[in-house]
Amino acid sequence: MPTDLRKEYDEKGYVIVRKAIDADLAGETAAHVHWLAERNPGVRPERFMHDMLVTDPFMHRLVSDARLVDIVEQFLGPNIAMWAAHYIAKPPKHGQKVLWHQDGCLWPLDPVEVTTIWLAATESTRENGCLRVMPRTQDIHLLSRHERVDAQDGNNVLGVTVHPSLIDDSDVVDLELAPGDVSVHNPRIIHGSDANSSDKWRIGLTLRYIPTSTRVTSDPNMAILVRGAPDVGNSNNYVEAPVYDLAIHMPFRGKEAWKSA
Ligand SMILES: O=C(O)CCC(=O)C(=O)O
Repeated sequence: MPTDLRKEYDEKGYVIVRKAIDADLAGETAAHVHWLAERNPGVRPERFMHDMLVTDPFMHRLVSDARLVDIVEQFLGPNIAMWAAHYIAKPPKHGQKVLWHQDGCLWPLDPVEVTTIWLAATESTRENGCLRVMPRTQDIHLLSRHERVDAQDGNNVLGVTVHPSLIDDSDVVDLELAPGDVSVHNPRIIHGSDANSSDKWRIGLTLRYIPTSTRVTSDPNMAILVRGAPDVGNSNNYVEAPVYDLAIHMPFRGKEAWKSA
């Protein structure tokens, strides 16, 4: 398990873990996006959201991977759930941007104790629109200063941003990752990403993990318990491990271990 992640994260608001998962699993993750894209031609691949993923056996397998959960445990302790998964997969030439924002303003969590793992399924570089962060902005409180923007027409993924006049972007860091690397970021760090005008896909999966003591206040709430125990007296709804059905699910390594239809 990687050590000392916490120190760097607390100081800068993010940390990178190289080779967090193996290249084969990263490749399956990219294949999952293409598989979903074929079946959901009307949905942009930057918006393959939690509701499309939370009952998918491959997603359960991936987000419960001990290598990822070991990383998260360093931040959240032993009882852990994943409550929001989102593929932000930017197709070559016309992948959308993500405007500068802090995450915490968007989330129905009480309290907002959460760690984000951003998993690279493909190379993620400056050219194809990698995640970019402003180090040490996690203690700047701009949550109430975000503005609504038109996500559909504006060629950007999120419908919210921090007004540019409030931002000094002279210190931006590009989180360039290889397939299987992850970055971990503080929900309050200012971050975003540019459009993908390269000829390569940029496929990222952003995963929000919480300690089970944190309550998801949205309705419905559907989380995946990945380690430890639920919190008694907390109304979080943990979905059962889905039954694998070849007719509706992507084949993946290890699917044999799943109960099948
Ligand atoms: O994938 C991106 O470009 C942005 C990701 C992001 O905003 C997040 O993970 O919070």
